[in-house]
Amino acid sequence: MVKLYNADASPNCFRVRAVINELGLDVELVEVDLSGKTPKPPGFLDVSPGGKVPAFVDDDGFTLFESRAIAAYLASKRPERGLYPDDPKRRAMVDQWSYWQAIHLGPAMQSVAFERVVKAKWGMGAPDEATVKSKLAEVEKFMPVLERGLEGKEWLAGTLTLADFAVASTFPLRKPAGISVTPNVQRWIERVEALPSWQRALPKYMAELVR
Ligand SMILES: N[C@@H](CCC(=O)N[C@@H](CS)C(=O)NCC(=O)O)C(=O)O
Repeated sequence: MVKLYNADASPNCFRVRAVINELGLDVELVEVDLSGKTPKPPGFLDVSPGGKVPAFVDDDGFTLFESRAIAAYLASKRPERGLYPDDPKRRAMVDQWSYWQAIHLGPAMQSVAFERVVKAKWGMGAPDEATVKSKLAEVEKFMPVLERGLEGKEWLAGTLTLADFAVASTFPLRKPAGISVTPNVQRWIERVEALPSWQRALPKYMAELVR
């Protein structure tokens, strides 16, 4: 059976779950307790030696870790859905936005959300205001890049692709985190958030916070 080692609250797992839903794939979710209070499922560390989720096992035993690699592999199983286009230029655009989210926008937005929202939710103390200030400044620097990338487009690479799932995965907590978005970004994120595949994948605690 195809399976994904998953943690509901993890944004990295969220991204892969949304892609699985969009592709209509049948994947067993094996929940991993990241708190360390319960033992890891048998075989998990063989698939993910770093102990991180998501991690993936295909029905022929092939394994992967890293959310974006898993999403790309899964999308390649259903090429007709166009989430990871074959055309080299469009595929490169998808990669461009996915890497940009992983390296630039994602860490900055997630850091603000962690300080302002996650810490309060899980009783982890007061936000570190210096971190909030410096990471908000980074977000403000990155947001115009996305605004411009969406100029005249509904989706980042023209049609719905892995790029939209990758970049959007850092947006669910933007409102409680006090992160404002620009007009093209607002219209685009509303489009992503209207996808049933996205709504079904959203971590429960995020759904409660943004309800
Ligand atoms: N770059 C990895 C990040 C994976 C990651 O950091 N996962 C977190 C959950 S969001 C995790 O498993 N943390 C547990 C740990 O580090 O022990 C990906 O995109 O899959």
